Amino acid sequence: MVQLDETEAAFAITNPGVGSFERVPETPRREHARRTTDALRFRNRAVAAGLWNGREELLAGLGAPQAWIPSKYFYDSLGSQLFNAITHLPEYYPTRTEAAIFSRNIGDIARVVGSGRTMIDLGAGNCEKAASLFGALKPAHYVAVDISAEYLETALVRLRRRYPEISMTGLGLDMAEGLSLPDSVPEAKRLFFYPGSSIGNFAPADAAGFLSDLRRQCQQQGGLLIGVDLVKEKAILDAAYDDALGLTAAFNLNALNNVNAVLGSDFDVRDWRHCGFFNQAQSRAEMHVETRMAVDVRWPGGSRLFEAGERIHTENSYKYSLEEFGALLRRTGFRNVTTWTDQRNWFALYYATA
Ligand code: AVI
Repeated sequence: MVQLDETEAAFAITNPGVGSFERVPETPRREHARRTTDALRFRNRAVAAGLWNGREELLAGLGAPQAWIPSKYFYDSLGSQLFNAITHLPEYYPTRTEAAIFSRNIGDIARVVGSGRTMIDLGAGNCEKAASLFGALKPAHYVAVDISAEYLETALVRLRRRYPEISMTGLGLDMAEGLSLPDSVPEAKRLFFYPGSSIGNFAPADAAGFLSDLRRQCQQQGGLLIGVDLVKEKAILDAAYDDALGLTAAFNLNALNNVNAVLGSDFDVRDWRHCGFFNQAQSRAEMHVETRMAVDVRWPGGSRLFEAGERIHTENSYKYSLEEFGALLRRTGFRNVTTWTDQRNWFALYYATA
């Protein structure tokens, strides 16, 4: 994790209602801010800095024979809003299917999971999924983690007004670099909440590594509530990743703008088109951007000529069978796996204890 620096400290004190972070040296003004905003602590770890640290990775990806861009580049503030819009599309079934599983089974889920926990929301986005469970799960603490710190901050400021009784922490970090939680997050009764099948964006071996890491961070009475998209008919998955309105295309192409901002490159989104489809052999939806013509892309210190029709791979979204994912949870040290699904078996929700 990037250490808190003075810029971030300044963020904390110039945003009353947002709060400060323990390691920031106290000043009278800051101390006042901390005391009056205990309900919400927001650590604005500059994610831009995290992306900057990932510059080497980006250059390696752009220079590879089969070029790729890490999918975290989707999630600048606009990208997060586009993703939120995607979740409302008729073709993008995962979000509403998962929501339906929650609402049909909420009593059972609350009984199995219990209340008074520290709910750690991984990839919180606008925090609405977690917030919709606050009434049933009654968490004592809420820790929202997302790579898009700006977007998260706006969401948390709103949420804090609605739930003043829940202490809240915001962490802007890239979970692909590993999840290291600050000391202020209680160790007991952690409930890791990882909805939306974001686990599918890890390659299976990395997913296993990430789950093992979560398992290690669960102390007494820890557990994981996770949503997973299941394998289904190709046509349904093709449409989910290439919608008629073109929102997924905008989401995908926006990564090029974000790369320009980080790298100083000159990608022009008009030179590229979106490709999204289900690769059955690999059991994953894939997204790529493909050139409409030969394109020479430049950045400080380098360039690459892309041939007409050449692609940059931007995302994989793995789909599991019900049994496969249950087995993965057990293999990574989780126990007592409970599963809820929808009637079509399109999506599954798992709760497992550490
Ligand atoms: C965030 N993640 C689970 C989404 C997915 O389905 O893999 C991202 C996404 N990509 C295209 N549409 C949505």
